Amino acid sequence: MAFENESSMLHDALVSCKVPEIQSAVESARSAGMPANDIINELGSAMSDVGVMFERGKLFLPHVLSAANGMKKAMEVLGPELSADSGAGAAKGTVVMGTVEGDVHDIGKSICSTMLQCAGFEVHDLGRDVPTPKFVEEVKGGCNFCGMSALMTTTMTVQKTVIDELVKAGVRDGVTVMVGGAPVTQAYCDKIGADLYGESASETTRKASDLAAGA
Ligand code: B12
Repeated sequence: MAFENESSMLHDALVSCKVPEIQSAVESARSAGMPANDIINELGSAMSDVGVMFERGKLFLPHVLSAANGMKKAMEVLGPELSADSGAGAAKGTVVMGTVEGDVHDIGKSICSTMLQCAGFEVHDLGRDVPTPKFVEEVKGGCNFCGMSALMTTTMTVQKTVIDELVKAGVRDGVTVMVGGAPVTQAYCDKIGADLYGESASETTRKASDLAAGA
């Protein structure tokens, strides 16, 4: 596998939860020529390992916050490098994106927003803990995709609530509803009547691009 050393260095730096180590691991991977997409995916999977260590009491909230901070700094550097020819042609479509009400996890959501933007979509990122009426209002204003992130079993139910509110507002049929986040699955997506499930940002971007191209 290419960039094996860089990948394990990135992983070790992220789970150390030390921002300077994460930044220097990202710098070395970049100067070794590792593509930005791969660096972000490596950090993303390491972040899930941080979650497991947090769950097992090996890491505590301040560690997780610091790792999250390191990840955000990496995204600031890598965001512009994400490989896509975003300049070419008209926008593929408009996307409203946000983390649902009651949930402050936004790293995964932000990676999706960045990758969709780089792939040529016009992305309106509403942030985290987005009130349900805000999603409805934005869809009423006109968009092709509505993406909702949820990272907790206690908040993933809000994705269904938003869909119900879109139906009540009579705007459900005009928009493609996308769902994702660590606890979300294809089966859950089908169960709540959403249109697209993305296990990762790259899968989300590929599926949305195919839909936008009418594939
Ligand atoms: C980082 C983190 C935090 C950080 C968040 C920082 C930030 N700005 O986001 C902080 C420290 C603030 C935090 C707080 C809390 N957390 Co937390 N957190 C995590 C952790 C470790 C990593 C999440 C992450 O960023 N993963 C990396 C990203 C890249 O992955 P991702 O989000 O899954 O995103 C990818 C895909 O899912 C997909 N995707 C994501 N969103 C979307 C959206 C769409 C539309 C699509 C198509 C695809 C898609 O693409 C992304 C990129 O590839 C997880 C552990 C885990 N395994 O998830 C726990 C975890 C989610 N947290 C948890 C908990 C309980 C909390 C707290 C309640 C703790 C507390 N007592 O205060 C609070 C929540 C408060 C609230 N109201 O939300 C639990 C949830 C348990 C449950 N019920 O399900 C977890 C699972 C940890 C654990 N195992 O206990 N947390």
